[in-house]
Parts: sequence; structure tokens; C-alpha cells
Amino acid sequence: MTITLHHLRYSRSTRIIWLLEELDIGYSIVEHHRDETTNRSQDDLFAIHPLGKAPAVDVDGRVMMESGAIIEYLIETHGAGKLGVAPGEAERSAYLEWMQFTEGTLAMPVLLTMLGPRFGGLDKLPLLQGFVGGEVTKLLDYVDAHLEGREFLLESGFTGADINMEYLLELINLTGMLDQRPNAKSYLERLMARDAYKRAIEIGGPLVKLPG
Ligand SMILES: N[C@@H](CCC(=O)N[C@@H](CS)C(=O)NCC(=O)O)C(=O)O
Repeated sequence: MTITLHHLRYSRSTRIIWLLEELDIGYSIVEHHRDETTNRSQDDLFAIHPLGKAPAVDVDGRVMMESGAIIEYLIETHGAGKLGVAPGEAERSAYLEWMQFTEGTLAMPVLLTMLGPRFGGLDKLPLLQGFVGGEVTKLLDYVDAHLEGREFLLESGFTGADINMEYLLELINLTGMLDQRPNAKSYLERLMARDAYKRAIEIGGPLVKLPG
């Protein structure tokens, strides 16, 4: 099986570098860059997938996108029992729930919080600010409460669901919102301390482009 990851700098696609490093399987990377002005993907990524989204992975000539689906597929095909929870295992439903929660529920309010300042500030749109602020607070409280006494999202240990989750926590941590949520904060620190995560950052660069 040949795996080519289309990696967009400063994006979710670092998740897949991290996963591939955790699984220790061979892959190649094609690097793509955001447009300097719009911060969006450019033609080179649209040439790979009609949505121009990253991560996109070419597995034996078939391109797929959606981080959670890619993570599950690569674990299913290359995990050799690691990092996933197979059908019939005790934490299967929790695994699916957390894997989907990240992009299905948490991503939108986190990203609106992060993008707000770039578009003039959510405070200019008080109804939207109220909705987004309330959502993000509720969801982060939920994650923090879940992590009380837990090392990772699942009792059975580190899985692909943790890899999917990390990007959003790393983003929201920049706002200081994890400072009052010690379980989520120490969980994030645990994830970022993993050797494979550090290798992914060396290979793909940081998740966020900080000003300056
Ligand atoms: N739900 C998708 C979201 C993919 C996505 O929106 N990726 C962003 C990078 S973080 C992207 O490609 N942005 C560039 C653009 O849309 O122009 C996933 O989890 O993979």
C-alpha cells in the first residue's frame, strides 16, 4: 500500500503525520501552502481534491479527506491492533463518539472563536458572540470534566480519537481558555509530549502561525 499525505502548512493535516509516525509506517508527504492573503488553500491542493481541503491522503491512487475517516482507515489497515477500538470491543461506542465529536461538534465553535479577531471581532456581532462563547464554554467544560482522573479520552489508553482532538485543544489553548480547565490542559500537555507528536511538528511545522 502506498500512502501520500497532502499536507497543508499550519493545519489539521499534522494530525495525519502524527498518526503515521505513531504507526511507524512508510509514507511520503507533498507539502502545500496557504495563500498569504486569504489563508485558504491554493490550486495545487484543489488539483488533489475538489474541495481543496487538508488533510487529503492518497492511498494506492484513491484520495480521501476528513481527518477522522483517514485516522480510522489508516488504523484499520495499518494499526495491527494499535490505536483503535475494533467492533465488539468494550469501548467501541466511546471511541466512535469521541472520534466524531471533535470535528462534528467541537470544531465549529472553536474555529469561530479563533477566526473572530481576524474578521473584525465577534463583539461586533453580539448574537453570534453569545452563541459561540456559550457553546465553546460548555464544550470545553464537558471535555475537562470527562478527563477528570483520565489520562486519555478512553480508559483503554491513547487512541486515534486523541490525535483527532489535539489540534482543537492546541488552538483554543492560545486564548487562555484551558487555564481554568486543568484536566484538559494537562491532557494537551501529555499529548504534545509524545515523541511521535514532536516528530510530526519537526516534519510538518507548527500547527499555528503565530504573528511576528
Ligand atoms: N473536517 C475536515 C476539515 C478540513 C479543513 O477544513 N481543513 C482546513 C485546514 S485546517 C483547510 O483545508 N483549509 C483550507 C481551505 O479550506 O481553504 C477534517 O477534519 O479534515
